[in-house]
Amino acid sequence: MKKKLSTDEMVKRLLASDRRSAARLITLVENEMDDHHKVMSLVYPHTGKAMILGITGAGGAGKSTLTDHLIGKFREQGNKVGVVVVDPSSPFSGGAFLGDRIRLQSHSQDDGVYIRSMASRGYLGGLSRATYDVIRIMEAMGNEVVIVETLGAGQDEVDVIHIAHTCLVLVTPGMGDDIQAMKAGIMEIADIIVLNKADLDGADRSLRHLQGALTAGSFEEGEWMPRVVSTVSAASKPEDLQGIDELAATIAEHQAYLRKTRAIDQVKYNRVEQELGLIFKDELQKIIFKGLKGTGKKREYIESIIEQQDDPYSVVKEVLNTYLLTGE
Ligand SMILES: Nc1nc2c(ncn2[C@@H]2O[C@H](COP(=O)(O)OP(=O)(O)OP(=O)(O)O)[C@@H](O)[C@H]2O)c(=O)[nH]1
Ligand SMILES: [Mg+2]
Repeated sequence: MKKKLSTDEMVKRLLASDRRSAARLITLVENEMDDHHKVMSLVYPHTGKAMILGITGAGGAGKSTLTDHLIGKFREQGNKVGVVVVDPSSPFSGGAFLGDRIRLQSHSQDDGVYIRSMASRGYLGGLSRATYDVIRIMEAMGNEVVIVETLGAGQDEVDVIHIAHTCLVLVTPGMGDDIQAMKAGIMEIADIIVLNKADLDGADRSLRHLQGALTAGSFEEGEWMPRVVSTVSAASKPEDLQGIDELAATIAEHQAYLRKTRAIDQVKYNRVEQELGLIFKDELQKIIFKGLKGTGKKREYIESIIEQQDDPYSVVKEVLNTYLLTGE
């Protein structure tokens, strides 16, 4: 039987870009196995240099198709690329949509590309803290670019700005997308708005709409004003593809802006703040449930809520006061 590798050994191999160790470590942190915190402490010093690119948008907008092209661009620039596809509907950790496997397969033979799907476990499908961990593992693996694809179905769309340095929001022409886009407040979260499927009817109108909305928005002097880039990322003939080079150039421009103005510092600050919040939530819950364990109190509280003698907020307040503040 093969000897089980120690956590330290797996991290050592990860730092040497070993794919199998990366896969095992990701599973370990996703499932919050025993060594989870230790792994992240070992990995942490080897992170912080990668560019993290978020891609969000409605189902079927073309996120994976476009990601596939962007991977190609980053590879041409000599960067290794990690991709995290956050799949909110999959109940299986590490389970991938067949579609993503198919659409991202053009780089499957490339050692410089590492793709992993993960189930989002967060509340209401929001990005879970494991997403931050998986990104770090990919950074430590030596990927200079990490792309995070998330379905923009509400909360995820907003969460992705906290996790990414540069955030792309994909919209498609027609079906009132332009209006939906305004509703979802994408102007606030997008660094770059990508009007994908620009080959479809109504693309010109959508483009005008988006540009109009941007000009109407107020931006401070020197602040990044979101760009709109039209793309065709799937076509029967390669020469019919459009806008991919322009998109890659616009991403590079945003990166340059972040570095030049030091706006990157604020992005990093917000990112860690968000992550800490998620960890506190999880860890506090664990501490409290652990503290209640064996006391019979948890059952008492739950029953008092069911019987409407108490409400959940009052119970939480009482528990926090008793167990956390006084430590009793
Ligand atoms: N006409 C047209 N079709 C496109 C374009 N880009 C992508 N598609 C098609 O749109 C479909 C969905 O593409 P995906 O890349 O899987 O979209 P997605 O946003 O990743 O979808 P989910 O991951 O399921 O949310 C595929 O059939 C693509 O071939 C485009 O520019 N024009
Ligand atoms: Mg996809």
